[in-house]
Amino acid sequence: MSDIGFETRHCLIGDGWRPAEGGTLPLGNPSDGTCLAEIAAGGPAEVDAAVAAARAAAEGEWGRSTAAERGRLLARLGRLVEARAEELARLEALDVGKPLSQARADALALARYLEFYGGAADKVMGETIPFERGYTVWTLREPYGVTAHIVPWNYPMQIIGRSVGAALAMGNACVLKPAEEACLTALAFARLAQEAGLPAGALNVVPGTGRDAGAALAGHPGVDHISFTGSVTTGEAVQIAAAHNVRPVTLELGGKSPQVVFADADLDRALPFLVRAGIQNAGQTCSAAARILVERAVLDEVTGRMSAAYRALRLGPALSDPDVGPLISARQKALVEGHLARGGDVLAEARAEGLPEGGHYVPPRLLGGVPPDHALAQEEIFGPVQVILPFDGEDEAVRIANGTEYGLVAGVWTRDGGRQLRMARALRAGQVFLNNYGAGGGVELPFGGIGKSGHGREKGFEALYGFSTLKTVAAWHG
Ligand code: TXE
Repeated sequence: MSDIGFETRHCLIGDGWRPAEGGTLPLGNPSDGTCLAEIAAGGPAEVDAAVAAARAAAEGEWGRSTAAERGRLLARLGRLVEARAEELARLEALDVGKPLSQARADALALARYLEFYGGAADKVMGETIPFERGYTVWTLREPYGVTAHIVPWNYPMQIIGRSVGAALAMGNACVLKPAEEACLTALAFARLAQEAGLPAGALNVVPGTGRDAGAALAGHPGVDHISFTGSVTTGEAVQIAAAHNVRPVTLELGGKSPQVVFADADLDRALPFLVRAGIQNAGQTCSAAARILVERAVLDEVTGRMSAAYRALRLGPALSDPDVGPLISARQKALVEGHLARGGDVLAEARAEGLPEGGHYVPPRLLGGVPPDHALAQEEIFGPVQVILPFDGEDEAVRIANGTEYGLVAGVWTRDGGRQLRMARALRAGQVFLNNYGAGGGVELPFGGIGKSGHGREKGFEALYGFSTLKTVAAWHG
């Protein structure tokens, strides 16, 4: 399947690749519905073994490594990923159904995460605290020990980069549970990590279903920290499982993010960002701009230009590098079609012609004619669907933008500097983009939500605090 040399049916536990007791699961190809490979159906037995291997690493050679050593290792791994970016991109495109050039960008983002966290590993410092006479007090940033990483199928490489990369930089030993729908690059990444010299047990990979492998990992008493990206419902279950062991969790649970377009915006610049943020990865993006709020004075112009862009979109199988690929699974397609059946005016739809039988394609659709409290404007659809919502003035824009249970990302388009600053403060979101959206992926930029978008921050330097615990040392010396 790949020159990187991994067996799709195996888990990585310690330094050994081995099959799962539960046998295998089929891995679908979203572009044509065929079976791409068999993967390990990991479960409680493999999770137990992986947590034990991670514990041994955390208390062994890996736990004793210096920050500089970990930094060098991650940098080396980043270079290996970069050298294999084309191969990794192909695997991700096949597995996720993601257009090849988007998968390429993800592979390079993974390399960049490793470069970033490699460089940051030895720059995390504690502080000395002024205290009473006779004392010296300082803080130490220490790894948690064993960290669990439950990853979804939409951006496996990017999410592995941002969470496993930061956790390893801090000296944690990781157990990675990729999604049952897409796990090839997780396995390839682990193989490259071995090649880079990561000690046994510092990274373990247990593919399997959420019910079997995911739940066993989330509730495992040997896990010290859990990082989860996925749905709100599963996030709640993970948080409850972690609560039984009183373990911290980082949850990134998606959203219904707005881009707010004021009448004075530079529309030529805004337009590509508005559309791309809706259809990238077929809309299966946590930070997708699912709601486009448009000031009424430019409603017709924005609607017309977005509609034209939608009609020109090319749909196709991932390896043909279309604008939009298939959805991940028949289940996800049915979920999206269920949302679409709830109405709205179809302002524009991309053409679906000559698509392979059996692929999970949903033509991108631009909707209007729904009020801001309609389910289509409130619930995460996770497909190539955007809703246009008109508004009058700044106050109403803020009210609509903040009027969902989510708060992950928001974008604002205006030339008015004062309004940019007011909107940046008023919007309820973990990231606000002014006259751009996404800042090109933003490896360096802390990312995470509020409300039902989750809590905790990954990406950027901030993640290093998230994957470490703080110890205060007070020394009395008289
Ligand atoms: O997510 P799940 P699904 C949203 C999006 C999508 C919906 C359903 O709206 O339509 O979720 O997708 C593992 N304990 N997002 O069903 O179930 C599972 O194996 C522990 C948003 O795929 O959250 C996989 O590895 N783990 C999102 C991971 O959780 C469990 C990305 C995500 O699966 C588990 C994906 C359990 N009980 C979906 N059950 C984003 N924020 O970007 C499942 N898992």
